[in-house]
Amino acid sequence: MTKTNLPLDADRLWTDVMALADITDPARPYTRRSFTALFLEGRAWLARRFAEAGLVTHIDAAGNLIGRLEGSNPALGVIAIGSHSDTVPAGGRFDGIAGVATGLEIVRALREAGLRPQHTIEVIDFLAEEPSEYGLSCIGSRGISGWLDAKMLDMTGPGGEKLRDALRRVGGDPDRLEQAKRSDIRAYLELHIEQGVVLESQSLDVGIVTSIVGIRRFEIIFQGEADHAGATPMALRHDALVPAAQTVASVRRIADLLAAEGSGYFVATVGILDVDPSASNIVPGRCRLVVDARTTAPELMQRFTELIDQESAAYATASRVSRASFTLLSDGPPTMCDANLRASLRRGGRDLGLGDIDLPSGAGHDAVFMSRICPSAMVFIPCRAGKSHAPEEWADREAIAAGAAVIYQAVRELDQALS
Ligand code: HGY
Ligand code: MN
Ligand code: MN
Repeated sequence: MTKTNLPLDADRLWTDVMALADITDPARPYTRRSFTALFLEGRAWLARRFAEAGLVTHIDAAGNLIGRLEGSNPALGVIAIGSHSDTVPAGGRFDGIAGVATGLEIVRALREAGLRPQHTIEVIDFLAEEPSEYGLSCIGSRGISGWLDAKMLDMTGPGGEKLRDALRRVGGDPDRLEQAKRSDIRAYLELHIEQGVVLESQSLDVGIVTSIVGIRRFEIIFQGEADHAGATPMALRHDALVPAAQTVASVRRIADLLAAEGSGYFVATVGILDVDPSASNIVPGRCRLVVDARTTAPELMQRFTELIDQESAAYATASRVSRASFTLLSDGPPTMCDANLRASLRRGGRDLGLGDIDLPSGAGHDAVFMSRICPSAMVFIPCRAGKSHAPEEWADREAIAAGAAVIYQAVRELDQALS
């Protein structure tokens, strides 16, 4: 089968992706941050498209938008297809969106083919997959898998709003999270852009994801003293930015060393560095940074964390600054994707005449948490130059349709195989 006669409507799928992508902050494309008015506008659009496709739609207690097509034998449980509709700031049009639109198109294609699966099919837009302003990512998939706890709900965001209140604001119910936890989902499948260059560089159609890195995020706050930049002699300063900057350099140096060891994939990034009061003529009084570290080898993560803990404390002392806090924001182990689902996806791709390769994921995904309640697997599709989390992010219409068709084939096979 070539990419032109796939079992679904490539143009309709593409139109959905572009329409949702266009619901963005026009001043900073493409931005639709979780919990914002734009996010809710995107959600409302999705809910309408879900309903038009014949899906019974609701928001669960964890804030996930779920469209449900009842199966002919509902007792068999649910096959879920999903991803996320929120973006990073100034992100792309495909990260997450392509996966949610894929689930929607698969349901439409099944119905137009006159096929009524035995299993119930659910299309899920997970709440806040990207790290939110509350400091937590994968909020909806944590909730559906029972990993969203009271401490997380007390994390605060802009203006001091607690995550529990923000969850309520988008239709969730923090007091009934038990109702969000699912045990009836038999398989979870997700299409996602690769956010890397392997597929494009090898001219392959799909990647069958083998594993997803473990991600640890932690926050470090240095507390010094704001002072006059001109009248304060160097020896009397308590400049909070100096130990922070030295810590950023340590993150890079240690991550390079660990990655070069070859005992596992390792990357680390400081993507947030807040300086307070942040004026050219004030010695920084306070500095906050967030470290995002990822690996396939947990022992590397432990070594990295211990070294950054030691070095950041030493830098603070040397600058006569206190390291006010060293806080773990989130932590998750590496995740293996389900072998049976991977085999089904691979068969689907080959039946369609598509080229595939096994591929690990350096990005985090909702599939990490879904894998804690059901067999889960992912299909990657090529994206131009591997670029993602940037407005240049791009995936071709045919690539999205081909990836979606692989999941369509797997859903049909699993519907028969999972008794
Ligand atoms: O950060 C990630 O890996 C994903 O894009 N949330
Ligand atoms: Mn992302
Ligand atoms: Mn994503």
